[in-house]
Amino acid sequence: MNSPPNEVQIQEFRRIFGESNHIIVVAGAGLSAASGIPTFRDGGGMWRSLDVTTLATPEAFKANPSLVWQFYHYRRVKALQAKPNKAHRILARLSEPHFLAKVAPKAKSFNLITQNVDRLSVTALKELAEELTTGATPSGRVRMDSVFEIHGKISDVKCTNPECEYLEEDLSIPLCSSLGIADTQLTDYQDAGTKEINIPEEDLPRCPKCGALARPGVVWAGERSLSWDIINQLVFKADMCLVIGTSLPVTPASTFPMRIRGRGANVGSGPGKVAVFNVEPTKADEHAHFVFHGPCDVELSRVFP
Ligand code: BV8
Ligand code: ZN
Repeated sequence: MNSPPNEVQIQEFRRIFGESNHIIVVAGAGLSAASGIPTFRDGGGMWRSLDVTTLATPEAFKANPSLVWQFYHYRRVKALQAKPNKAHRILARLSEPHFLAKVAPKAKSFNLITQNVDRLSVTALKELAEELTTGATPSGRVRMDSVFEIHGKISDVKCTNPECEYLEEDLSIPLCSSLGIADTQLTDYQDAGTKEINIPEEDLPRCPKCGALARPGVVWAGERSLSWDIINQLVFKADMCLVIGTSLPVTPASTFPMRIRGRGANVGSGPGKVAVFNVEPTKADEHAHFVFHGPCDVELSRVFP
């Protein structure tokens, strides 16, 4: 078990964070682990004894839409039943001007860039906004535009027909009866890899607009991350980067910490600062000024009590 960070490291982090002007967070599956959502790579990143990273691709969907839809049905159920955890709530607080001004008096912006598709960071913001409108604490408006879900949302359904623009949120569980039936035929997801259930394409989710095969509204490898141009500007400006619960396996997210670390060279001020909050070492650790190894809900509560 990692030794808890010493008080000196925590005080130094708070001092540096307090000096920051433009703060971004790069978050991954570890941020939602405490909400009961499996990460990609813990436990070997397996689902039905299949490597999940081979399922989140356009090629996998083309080759076997039945299997990929069953994978996303499993994750949709998990995500739509999950609640934000303490780490989501701490990050949501940082998007509220009064709280941000307390911990970072010079901060001009705070933005959360998440690779997660579970919507929990947005849900935490909405719950905070609700609490602040009804609560007595003085507050500024929660910045609902401060979260960027760069890999899309698992609750979205998208049409595969390039002529059709259908992309809508659909919270139904299951999305169609065939996915519900497949669920019941599998006793346990982990060992169900041996029991391939093939759902005919016509029984998979269809686009309500044009009838073509629908797909999960997420961004797969080889597809363009969302809000790419805005994200680029945020990363260019940032002088503080919190890396939370991610093994940084894919670009462009994996480049953000090193770009911010190196920013001093191109904007004439000191290099940006990087702080990692992760249960195990990551490739950002070597570029980080602060590394807090432990569950992010615990570590974030230590630095932002
Ligand atoms: C892009 C879909 C540019 C959503 C995912 C060759 C061909 C094609 C493309 C490429 C190529 N080579 C490189 C690329 C680029 C590609 C890429 O990087 N590929 C990789 C695989 C090599 N990237 C892209 O294609 C991206 N787009 O570059 O666009 C472009 C421009 C113009 C035109 C076209 C393109 C898009 C990438 C999207 C990938 N989509 N999934 C979904 O189903 O979720 S990837 C998927 O894996 C997730 O989205 C997520 O990003 C990633 C998982 O990573 P993590 O979140 O970090 O999860 P992981 O389990 O790995 O780690 C969790 C960590 O948390 C661990 O370290 C663990 O220790 C820690 N942890 C656990 N519990 C806790 C904890 N920490 C703290 N507290 C805890 N409690
Ligand atoms: Zn359509």
